[in-house]
Amino acid sequence: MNNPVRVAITGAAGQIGYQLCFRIAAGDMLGPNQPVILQLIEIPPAKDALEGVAMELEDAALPLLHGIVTTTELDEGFKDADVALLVGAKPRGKGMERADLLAENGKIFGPQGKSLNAVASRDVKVLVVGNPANTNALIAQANAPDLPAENFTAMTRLDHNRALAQLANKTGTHHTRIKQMTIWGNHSSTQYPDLHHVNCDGKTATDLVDRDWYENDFIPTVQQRGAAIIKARGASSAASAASSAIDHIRDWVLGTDGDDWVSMAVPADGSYGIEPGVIFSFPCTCEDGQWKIVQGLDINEFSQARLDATDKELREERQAVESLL
Ligand code: NAX
Repeated sequence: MNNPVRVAITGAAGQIGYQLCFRIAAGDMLGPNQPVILQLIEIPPAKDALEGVAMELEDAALPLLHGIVTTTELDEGFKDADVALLVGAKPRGKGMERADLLAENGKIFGPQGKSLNAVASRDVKVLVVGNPANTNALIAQANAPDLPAENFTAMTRLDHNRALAQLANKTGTHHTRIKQMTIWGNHSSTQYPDLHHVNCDGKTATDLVDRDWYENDFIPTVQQRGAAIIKARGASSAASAASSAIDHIRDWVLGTDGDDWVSMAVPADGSYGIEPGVIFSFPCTCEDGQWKIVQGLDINEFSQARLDATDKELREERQAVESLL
């Protein structure tokens, strides 16, 4: 058996955190031979709820679970963390402007970046789930100058998986037979789900669906799926969000499959004309614990306009939090 891996989760008593704890401790994220220690972080009002989660984890007697830390102190929670899932965030309150939301979350993700910088493993893999995820990841990364910038990512895997599901339903193909899906940009309604490079059971996806469905049904459905879930369920996506976070880290640590790629929001490096300074979702492959942006994909005029729009939104978000970077 390997040595236990330390997985820190903020917002661990919330809906996504509750799902994450059990799936990770069951081996779904790091494999059936990898013991884990869960380091669960909450804010003081949720401390009792967090103790309840820890009690349930104990009661499940999961073989891979080798320890549980519950805390409201960042340095205790992030100590030696190999993986950090930053899920807890401030929800948008009534009448709150986007800039206020960004600023409120900056107060959370700045200190979390500083704490990771001080006490986490130097190889810590950070995934920000809490919204606005891309810009929260940027704030955390900017506050952790001693950690490599590429350790900081944000989640667009749920959007990626939602896009697979929509195309699978439309074409009658099982989603495991669909490869090379891409979500570009921000985890927001400006994200761009791109079908141009998708291989659907050996065929080019854009040959299988008509343009009208792609532009006027597929793209808005994927962009607004989160709102549709809230309307139907009366609560935001939780199990699917946790599942996608697990997919993101599993592929980052264990590698992507063959010639397939995944969508990850990572620090922009100039690829596809996206200048450094934002955390942008790109098609990525992973090997030996490192992600790499897939290069050389053709971007047509239609795609370019959408990349520009989501990039513009991320630059505006960046401007709103400039003082926190
Ligand atoms: P919940 O409100 O159920 O849980 C959030 C938990 O975080 C609460 O227990 C709260 O006490 C805790 N928390 C708040 N501030 C904290 C802090 N500073 N430190 C530690 N813990 C803190 O929300 P949940 O449904 O679990 O969603 C969590 C976040 O994920 C939200 O920001 C949500 O918008 C975001 N999502 C992001 C998605 C993505 O694809 N990137 C999809 C799902 C989800 O909507």
